[in-house]
Amino acid sequence: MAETVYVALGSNLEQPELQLQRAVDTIDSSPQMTVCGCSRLYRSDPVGPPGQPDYCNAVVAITTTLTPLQLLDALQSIENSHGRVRSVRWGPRTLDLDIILFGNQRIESQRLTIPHYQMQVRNFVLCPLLDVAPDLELPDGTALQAMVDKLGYRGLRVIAENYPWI
Ligand code: ROI
Repeated sequence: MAETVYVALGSNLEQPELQLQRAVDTIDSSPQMTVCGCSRLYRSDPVGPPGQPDYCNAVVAITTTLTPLQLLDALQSIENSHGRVRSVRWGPRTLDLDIILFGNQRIESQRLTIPHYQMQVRNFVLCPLLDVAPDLELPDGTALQAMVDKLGYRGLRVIAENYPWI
C-alpha cells in the first residue's frame, strides 16, 4: 500500500538552494517515490553551534510503497551522492533529508524515530510542512497549525514560492 510521507530538506553548504532543488529532482525521478507536494523554499537562521552559514529548508510530500527503512536507505543514498559527509554533530551540512512523518505510523527503532523526535521544536520543519499539509494532524491528534502558531516564523524568510524554486 502506498503511504504519504513528509520529508524535510536542509542544507547550508555549497549552494544550498541548488542542493535542495537537485534533491527534489532526484527524489521525483526515482521510480519508487512520487513527489505530490512541495513547500515554499525558506532561508533560516542556523539552530545549533553559532558561526555556521544560514540554512535553506523545505518539505516535500511523497507517496511511496517502500517500507520506512527502505525509504531511509534511499534518502541516505541521495544524501551521500550529493556529497554529504557526516562530521560535527549539529554542524554545517551539504544535504539533510529527514523522514518526519510516515503515514500515521509511529516508529521507534535504532535507526528511525517517527514522528521525527525534534520536529515539534523546529519551525524550519513545521512551517514548510504547513505549506504542503495545512490540515495535517500528527499521530497523537495535535493539529500542525496549532504547533506553528506556538512557534511562529521567527528566523525564517521565504525565498521562493513554487517548485521548481530555481
Ligand atoms: N538549523 C536550521 N535553520 N535548519 C536546519 O536544517 C538545521 N539542521 C540541523 C541543525 C544543525 C540542528 N540546525 C539547523 O541539523
